[in-house]
Amino acid sequence: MEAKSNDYFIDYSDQLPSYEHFYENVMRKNIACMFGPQLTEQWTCRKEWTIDGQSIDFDHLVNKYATLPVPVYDCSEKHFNSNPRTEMLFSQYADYWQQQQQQQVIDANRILYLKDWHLAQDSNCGDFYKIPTYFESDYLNEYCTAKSIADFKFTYMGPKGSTTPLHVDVFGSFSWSANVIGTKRWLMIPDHCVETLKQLIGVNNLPHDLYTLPNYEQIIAKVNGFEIIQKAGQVLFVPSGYMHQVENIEHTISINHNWFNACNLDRVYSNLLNALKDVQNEMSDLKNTDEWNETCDRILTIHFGMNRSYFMDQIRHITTNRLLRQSNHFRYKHDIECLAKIYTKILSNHQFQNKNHEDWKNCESLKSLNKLL
Ligand SMILES: O=C(O)CCC(=O)C(=O)O
Ligand SMILES: [Fe+2]
Repeated sequence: MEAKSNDYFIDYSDQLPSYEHFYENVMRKNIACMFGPQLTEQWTCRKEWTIDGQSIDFDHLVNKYATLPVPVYDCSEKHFNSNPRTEMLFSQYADYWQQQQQQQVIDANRILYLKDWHLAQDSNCGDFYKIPTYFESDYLNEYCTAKSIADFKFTYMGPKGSTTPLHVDVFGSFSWSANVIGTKRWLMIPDHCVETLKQLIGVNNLPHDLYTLPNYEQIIAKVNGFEIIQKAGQVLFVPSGYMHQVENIEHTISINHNWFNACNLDRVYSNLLNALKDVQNEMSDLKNTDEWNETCDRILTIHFGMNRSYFMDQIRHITTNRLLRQSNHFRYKHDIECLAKIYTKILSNHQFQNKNHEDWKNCESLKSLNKLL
């Protein structure tokens, strides 16, 4: 079932596309694509974290990162739609992993996966890789970095057999994933087929692993599911709203970012509004209280990961950046139009009519967007 190019996936392993081609034919169309290892060839982590690209250089990694605390998930146990999470020192995780490697057979009752590690941020040093130009227009991480809040730039390390359960990425963001070493098997369900999948198996019955369903072949075919094998050095672009599950079929280290830009900002905006409606329905008892808006935004942050103020502040930040400094760069050429459209939508949406938002509306950069439309 492994995909070569299909309606939802383009394989650029042999030849890199131009930025414009990627923008128009992949990001705007919201389909997946794979880039070849030439994109990561110069990354220092591909050299320094491995021994000739063949095995993981644990000595080097432990030397550098031993005392950093890392988030670790036990893939052999379920915790709602994820796995239980603990924290340990990187040196402890490296010990576990090396032991597993020496045994040759991985203990299936305890498969530990180091995930969502903000390594660049935690170590104050992100020079072990370079973000490919294709992914440089990134409102989310540009904002997080400027505000010194947790970013969405992660390092993943997992033994053969470690898995990420079926999910859709946070906010409806894009993600990209680059293998430093090892191989991943992805199963992807296109965004517009996710509703059908939920109807077929029941919204509350989505398994961690679609392959555990007795009739998985028919189901996957019905929802246009496809597999992608991602090898060392390759970089996968994951579109907005696609459901996916991932298995490391070898010992694997990867760099993964979540982000959004002019192509999917609208999606993030409507996901925010849908999540807000859910919260408002849940909290309807408090509707006539003074704290209504603040309470809903607080709960929205817990459920969705951001709220109205956070979103509006991001729009203000990116708009100011683009207008003051960067609007001429080719990567940003679609941004002003996109930001202007979102600004107009927010202004006319009653969900954003809050007196706390007056200063936002009066921000000079945002107001000048109107003139550019
Ligand atoms: O590599 C993994 O285990 C999961 C990655 C993922 O879900 C993503 O990059 O969106
Ligand atoms: Fe994901």
